[in-house]
Amino acid sequence: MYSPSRKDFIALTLSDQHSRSYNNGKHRRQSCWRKWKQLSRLQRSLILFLLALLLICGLLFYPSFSEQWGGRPLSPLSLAVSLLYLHAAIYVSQRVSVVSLASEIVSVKPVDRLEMVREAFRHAWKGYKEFAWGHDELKPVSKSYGEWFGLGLTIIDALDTMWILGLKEEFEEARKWVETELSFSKNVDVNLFESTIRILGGLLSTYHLTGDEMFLEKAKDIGLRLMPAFKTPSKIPFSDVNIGKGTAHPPRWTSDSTLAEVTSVQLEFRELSRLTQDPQYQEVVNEVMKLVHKLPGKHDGLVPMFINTNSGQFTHKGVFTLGARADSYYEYLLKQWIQGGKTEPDLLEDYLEAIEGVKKHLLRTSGPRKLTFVGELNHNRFNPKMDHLVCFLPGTLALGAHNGLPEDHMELALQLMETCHQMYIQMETGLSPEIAHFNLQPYDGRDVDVKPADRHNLLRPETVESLFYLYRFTKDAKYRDWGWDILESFNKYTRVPSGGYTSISNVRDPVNPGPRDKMESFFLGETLKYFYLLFSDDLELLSLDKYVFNTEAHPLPIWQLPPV
Ligand code: DMJ
Repeated sequence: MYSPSRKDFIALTLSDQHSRSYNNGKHRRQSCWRKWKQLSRLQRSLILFLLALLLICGLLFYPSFSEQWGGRPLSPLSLAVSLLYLHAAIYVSQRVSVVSLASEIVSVKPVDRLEMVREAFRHAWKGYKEFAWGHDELKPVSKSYGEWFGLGLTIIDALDTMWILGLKEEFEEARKWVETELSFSKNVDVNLFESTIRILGGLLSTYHLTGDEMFLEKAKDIGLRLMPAFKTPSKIPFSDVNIGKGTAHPPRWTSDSTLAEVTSVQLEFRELSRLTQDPQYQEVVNEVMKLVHKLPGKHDGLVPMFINTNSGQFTHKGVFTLGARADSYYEYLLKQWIQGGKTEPDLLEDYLEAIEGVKKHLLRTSGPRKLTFVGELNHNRFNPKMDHLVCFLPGTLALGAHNGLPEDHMELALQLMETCHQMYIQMETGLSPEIAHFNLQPYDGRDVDVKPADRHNLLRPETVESLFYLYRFTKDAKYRDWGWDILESFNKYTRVPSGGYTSISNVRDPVNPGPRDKMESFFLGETLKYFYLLFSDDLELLSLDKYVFNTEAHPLPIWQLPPV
């Protein structure tokens, strides 16, 4: 079990990071460049100034050196002295941490990225604590709160992040609230999927990290209260449950459920059965997977977005996407297979078939920069539209390749990661829109078009999540740099001075990004957690060979024994 008293409490030094991560010339060069980019403009100027100073001293105090520039070849002695000066200058620029200049002490310590993530978390938490404590979400601009289920969603979603970041004080106050204030005995309708991934997932993962039984008791309580959702004619669960009354129902306008929702509660319910030795939870969710596995209406492994709770059949057939309403179906096929120790062949079969379906029907390249992207299929018409949500896919593909799946999954992961990165850097704020439309025409210009209604950014985690997976598997420092740039953009355009971060309306307008006055709980539960894991050099911190992350970034253990 992971204990937070380890390296993550230690602010890592640059030389630590350097010596651990890179062992060849290429990586060393990248690392120097990375370190250079971590310095502020003032720090860079100081180092350049020092270098220039050393060079001038060299020229002044070693006369034959200047003569050599007159055309005569360098003698071995002067060459050695020149190299010595250069080496000394580089050494000083790398090692110096405090410089005295004109009697001013100026710190040139490189930016500690882990500390910057902790700082961002503390800032978000400050706003939540002051204006929204005990409520679901912070509205940072109006200094108020928003309610969804009325269950203190932000606190529960953020518990394991605080533990992982080593924010002991914040964790303790949150733990106290969960123990003394959180009650699920409430006449309130909750969405099965959202409360499973955020609340049940958050409580289970915090139980695993801390060993604190209180979290397991709370997890059992909510798990049991969600069970009525599965009492339907088809065994495909309803979308909503009243956790106080023990009743469940579909949305008012339909008897359909969303496909991603009914197939993305399995990791959590299966884990609850394992922990409680009560099979009822895993039975209901395994039944859903079995039904979907054999259901007609798939298109080379791709699934429609809706399923009917009465008939158990797919509805709204003909639209295929890896974005909203279907995304985590694909993610959970792979992750359940990993969770269960790779012993459930139907899950693997469905996953492999689906990835082939993606390659066959949804992959295209943009005109200008030949970026590979995942579009949508709408009744056999290709639509070059990609939700930011699809940016979970590079990470999932890389995780599969790491677990022995075909190498071309990794190649595709690398290409899609580049595309998701471009969705950020091609925007004026450096932040991705919610939806991108890719330009298929082969002329110079932007790859990404954004429709006015799609220009918002909700502080979503998917790209940072994938950067984390890709860094863990490749150790390529560029993924950390890309992540760092995103964190800087969040700080520049979404940070609210009085506390908290806000979603924005227009990623194309750096002058007026249009704060929307909402900080989603997943910003603390997922986005900041993945930033921290991306920048951490401790590769054993939530090792991907020991943990599988649910779709809300809550780590759950990979089972040592196969499922029963
Ligand atoms: C989160 O609740 C989860 O990551 C979910 O899978 C998708 N939507 C949000 C984040 O974007």
